[in-house]
Amino acid sequence: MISKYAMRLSSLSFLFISGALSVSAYELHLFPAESTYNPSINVLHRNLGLEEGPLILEDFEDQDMIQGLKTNFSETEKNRSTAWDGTRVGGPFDDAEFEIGVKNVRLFGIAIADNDGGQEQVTVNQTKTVHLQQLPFFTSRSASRAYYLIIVATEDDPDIRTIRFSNAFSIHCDHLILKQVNPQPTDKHVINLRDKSKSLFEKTNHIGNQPN
Ligand SMILES: [Ca+2]
Ligand SMILES: [Ca+2]
Repeated sequence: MISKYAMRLSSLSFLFISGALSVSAYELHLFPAESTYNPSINVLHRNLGLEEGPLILEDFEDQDMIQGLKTNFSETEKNRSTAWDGTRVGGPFDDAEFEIGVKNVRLFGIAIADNDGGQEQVTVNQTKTVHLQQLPFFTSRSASRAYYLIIVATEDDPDIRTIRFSNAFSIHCDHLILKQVNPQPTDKHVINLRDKSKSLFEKTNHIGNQPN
């Protein structure tokens, strides 16, 4: 997965050292909406390199987060031009923290739209802050989809527990994905812990291994 991203996509790895023997790195991958967004979830995931399930999804189609995910914004907004799935998005927000109570999360993905200011930053596990405009293919878009961000824990990294956005300008988010290294057995390729998005995925023939 990681080498595939590195081969195909722009990426920025950031490193930080805590003590002489402890090195952690997370990889950030940014995918411009122009080349990845598709109304078919199957195609979108293929474009993002996320064919391999299972995945956990928050689609922001209502006010409730999936079990194990908390954030400090409570509003969702109907906006078809910035939604990456359904008709609603999370936000708008300038700063937002996602607390991940789901165990073993090794990949975090989120769609970003309406990021007019273009100054947004992301902080992983309260450690390292990255200005997203440093990433190749970063785009700033008004009232439309901008990019999809995937953060991957590399082999020696701790699980992903918090993701914080800061210094943003009333951005929208959507299609938040969590991927675990040791997911629970399931016959579905996408797990919605509260089963709230089941209809969305039934319409798309389950995500992961079905040809579109
Ligand atoms: Ca929701
Ligand atoms: Ca949505």
